[in-house]
Amino acid sequence: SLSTFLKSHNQLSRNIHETCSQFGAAHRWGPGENDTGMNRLALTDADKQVRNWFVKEARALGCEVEVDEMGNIWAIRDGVSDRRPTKDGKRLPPVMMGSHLDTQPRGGRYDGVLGVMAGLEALRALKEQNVKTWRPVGVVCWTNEEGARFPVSMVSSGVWAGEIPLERAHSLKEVSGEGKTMKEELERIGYLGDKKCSFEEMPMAAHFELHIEQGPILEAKGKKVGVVRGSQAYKWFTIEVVGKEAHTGTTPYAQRADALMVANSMIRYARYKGEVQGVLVSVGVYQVFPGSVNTIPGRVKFSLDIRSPSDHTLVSFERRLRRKFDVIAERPGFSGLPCSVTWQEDTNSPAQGFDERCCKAVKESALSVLGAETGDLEQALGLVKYQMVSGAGHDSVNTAKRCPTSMIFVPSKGGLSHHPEEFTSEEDCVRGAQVLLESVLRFDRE
Ligand code: HGY
Ligand code: MN
Ligand code: MN
Ligand code: MN
Repeated sequence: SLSTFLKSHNQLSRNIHETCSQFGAAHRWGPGENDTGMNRLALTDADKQVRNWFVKEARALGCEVEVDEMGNIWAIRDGVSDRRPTKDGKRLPPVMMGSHLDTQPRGGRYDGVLGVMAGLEALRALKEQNVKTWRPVGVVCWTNEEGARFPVSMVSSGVWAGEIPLERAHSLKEVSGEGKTMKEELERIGYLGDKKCSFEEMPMAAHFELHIEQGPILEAKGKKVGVVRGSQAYKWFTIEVVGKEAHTGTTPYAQRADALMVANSMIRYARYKGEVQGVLVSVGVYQVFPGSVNTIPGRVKFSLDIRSPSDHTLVSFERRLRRKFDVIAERPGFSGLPCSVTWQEDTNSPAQGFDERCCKAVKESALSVLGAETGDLEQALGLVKYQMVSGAGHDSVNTAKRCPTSMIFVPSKGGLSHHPEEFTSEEDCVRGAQVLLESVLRFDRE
């Protein structure tokens, strides 16, 4: 079968494994000579570089490549059906393999980019084997999935799915730096496409995403492939605490409105309550103003990332935090003057289930690939994890709102991700690519 060809296609493994780390400024983050990681924040020059490379490669494979108004890159290979006139003259919606190219500030080598590179290699295998699919098939690169630079994650698939207004996405300002907007940066790197970014304009027959698990489950259970049936709920906020700047040497405690100390009380409470209620609470961005040793901070802004498999738990947890933060701002639990607290909701991603047919295609493909590899179906059956819910968000969460979607997980070494030492073996990358391609072919034959 084709996927066995993929395995023998050693160019595939080299391409995927190497291209995963080929791009992105080797970001020096420490004195050690290997203290570097991937730094390919959305819409930076490093992102532009890998985008340009991807477009060139996709065109060389004979794909038609389009860029939409969110900078999403759509590389589509014709299907046999394209040459058959359809009643409404429109082409059949393509089966797409999607993921993202942007990383965390010191991201890993595989998060997102594996799915894109595997999709590209799958198209290469189809071309080299001269395999024609009935539907068009292709690869879509979603802009700013991470939300590390522009703080709304999965924002471009969110616009495509009609969940996020285009204007809101375009006007998103970067968290640090000079506060450039997404639109300015899309324009600057030449990826502000004119194609409308919407599921009506760019419908998909299905979306499959190969992604590293970013967690410990597959490795711990000795599984090689995970069939992902959905993802947990998560919300992101920017919380701002406002007190009063004052001199650190002359202001008694009772006269202080110390925004930092109050913010710390809020964070400690949220973390403790999260542990009690089984909600994951994280603070990744913490900004102190004015940021001087001898001025009491008058303003603090911090990010709040809360996650739970249940929407209901998350909503009630948020409500509890809002009440408690107001109380803490008023009476922080130590002497001092009241502060104020405001919330801004940045990301709201409810728990999302994936499509049964797509999950079935992934499960059957995983068994077929592992069966061919081991020559023993019994053994293959034991190497697949059939029910996985993703702890991380992915663009598939948004595509699942508008078309049949599923994801394929491959193991992460030590369950580590969003870290320079993120690692997935060449063998696992190739196997994931085989399952991805076979899932697309199965769905296409449906
Ligand atoms: O935050 C997430 O789960 C994803 O990496 N954007
Ligand atoms: Mn990702
Ligand atoms: Mn990520
Ligand atoms: Mn002074």
